[in-house]
Amino acid sequence: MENMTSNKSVLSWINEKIDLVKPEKVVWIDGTQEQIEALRAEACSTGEMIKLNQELLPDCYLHRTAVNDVARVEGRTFICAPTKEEAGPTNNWMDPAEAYEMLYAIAKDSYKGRTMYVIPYSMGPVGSKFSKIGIELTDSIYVVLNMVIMTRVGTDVLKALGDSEDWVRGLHCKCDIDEEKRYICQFPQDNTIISVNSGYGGNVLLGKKCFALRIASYQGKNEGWQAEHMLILGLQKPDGEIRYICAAFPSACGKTNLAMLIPPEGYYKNGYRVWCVGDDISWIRKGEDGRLYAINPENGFFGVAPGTNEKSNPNALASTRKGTIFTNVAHNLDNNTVWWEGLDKNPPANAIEWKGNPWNGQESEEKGAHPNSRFTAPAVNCPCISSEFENPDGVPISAIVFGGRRAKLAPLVYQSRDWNHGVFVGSIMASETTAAAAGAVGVVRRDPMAMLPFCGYNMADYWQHWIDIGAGLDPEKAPKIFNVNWFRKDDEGNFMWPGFGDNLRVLDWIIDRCEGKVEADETAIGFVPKAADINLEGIEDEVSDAQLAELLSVDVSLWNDEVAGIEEFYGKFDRLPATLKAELETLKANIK
Ligand code: GTP
Ligand code: SPV
Ligand code: MN
Repeated sequence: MENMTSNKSVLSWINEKIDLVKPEKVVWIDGTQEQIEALRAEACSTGEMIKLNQELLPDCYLHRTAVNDVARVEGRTFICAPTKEEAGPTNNWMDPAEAYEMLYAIAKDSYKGRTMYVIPYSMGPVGSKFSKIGIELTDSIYVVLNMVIMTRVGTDVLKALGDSEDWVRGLHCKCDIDEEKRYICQFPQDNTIISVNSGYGGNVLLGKKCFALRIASYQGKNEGWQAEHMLILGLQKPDGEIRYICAAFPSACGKTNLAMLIPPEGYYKNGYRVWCVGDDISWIRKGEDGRLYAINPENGFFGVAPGTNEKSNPNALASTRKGTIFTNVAHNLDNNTVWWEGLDKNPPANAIEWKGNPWNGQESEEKGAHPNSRFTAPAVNCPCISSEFENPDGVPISAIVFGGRRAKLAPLVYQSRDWNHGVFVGSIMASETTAAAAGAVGVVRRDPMAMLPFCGYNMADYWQHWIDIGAGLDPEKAPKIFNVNWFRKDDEGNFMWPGFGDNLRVLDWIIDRCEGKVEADETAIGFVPKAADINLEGIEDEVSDAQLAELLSVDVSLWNDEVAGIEEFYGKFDRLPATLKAELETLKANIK
């Protein structure tokens, strides 16, 4: 097949990799429908993908990964910077020269008898000043078809790249899916990613976490912008105006759900709407008017399937009804469709579960879908996709929201006193772990800005970068910073807040605060709503006044314990910004 570009840096890098992995042939992905169809057919012929019921789910497919390869592997993810200090205390580090040597030994000859697919892709609308280009080499059709949904792929991208050397190199080799030899390595100084021995989403769709967060966060530090694990939504109020919010929650903590929420009935009738710009990643930079603007660098949603249903997230469900790839969900053999826990109360009796075994959902105790099973759906499918989704200039951000899963401690919502206090609030985030990464679930861990697994350099320098960004903004124009917690539990372990669509009630308060329309109570940790300002109309049965008071309360003795945890965490950083140290001292004084 002919090369699709004459870019020397691209061709020489690809030739080097061809010599290393020795593919039988090389196929350039041009992004045409014809080519996509042919790849789908080929993947179905080998069993790599299953074509689903084309009447109910047109252009939808099912894929099952290896059973030992179902989530990101944080323990095997490395930042290969020249010194360990540059990677910082929260990242695994490997010396770049050693890493290349080890990875090349694993990758050597691994494409023998296989095809190398060359995927030119753009993160962000092709040609936008926010956007960046990458090329991923892979031996997996599943990866190609996912990248085609998740990014902008094809000839246009190479045209936009021209002769530039500014692009991210990505090599993915499935090898034997050997857990012991699985490595996800980022080389920020070289704009390079190498991923071996996995076929699961976040490990192998290199445009996503590897590039758009780990490499891009490092680029952003050097170039004066930010790459964040944040959704972007537009909140339309009855006046018709739309205010934009970015929110960072750890993996499987509600970004997709919040980004696509449908307002409660009363709000909806009054004209409230939420428009989704993005559900996972934001690239943020200052605009000419001095405000911060964000784009979503992705082109699709790689969303958590379990729990997605007609009530919790109808927009996400609708997004998966065509052109979607389902990974590790149950296969309903009666009608050749898919099912997962929490889709409905009617699991199929005649099915294949995510591991590939026969499954009777009505009798089996086993799960049909893996807790981290996912859908890869085109963003254009989403009924509430924002009209600004393709805007190359991004959308202006009014509020930044942090949040996580905290059964106790964090109130439903609070506002930071100013930008630097907001950076502190982000830096002390903690959340219970989820199935999105391999390892224990439900353990509280520090996850600053939801970036713990995704920051491509020293987290202390990343915090300083946040502080520097704020220092360059007029405080009047800077987004206001908040923290939310949809996951507070009562003593019986029940969620105290209904969440999902009802989270709009909190977003509404957040926007009112941004616009100075509502007073708040100043507490030790920041500004908390007056109970009367959280509208409970329609959910009075679910949330009593006493419960709301509890949700908004700040328990000083719990915060005392928390401070000890924060100090321990901060103690890991030699380069902790003085500003954050001072913020911690303020918190300590406030809770005394
Ligand atoms: P990644 O794609 O992994 O980055 O995750 P995400 O942040 O987009 O998570 P997602 O929206 O898919 O949420 C995953 C889980 O959180 C599901 O189990 C949801 O049911 C649950 N969830 C989302 N929003 C809420 C909420 O408001 N309240 C409660 N209790 N659960 C929620
Ligand atoms: C996450 O884990 O935060 C995800 C899914 O969004 S993955 O692409 O696997 O990282
Ligand atoms: Mn994510």
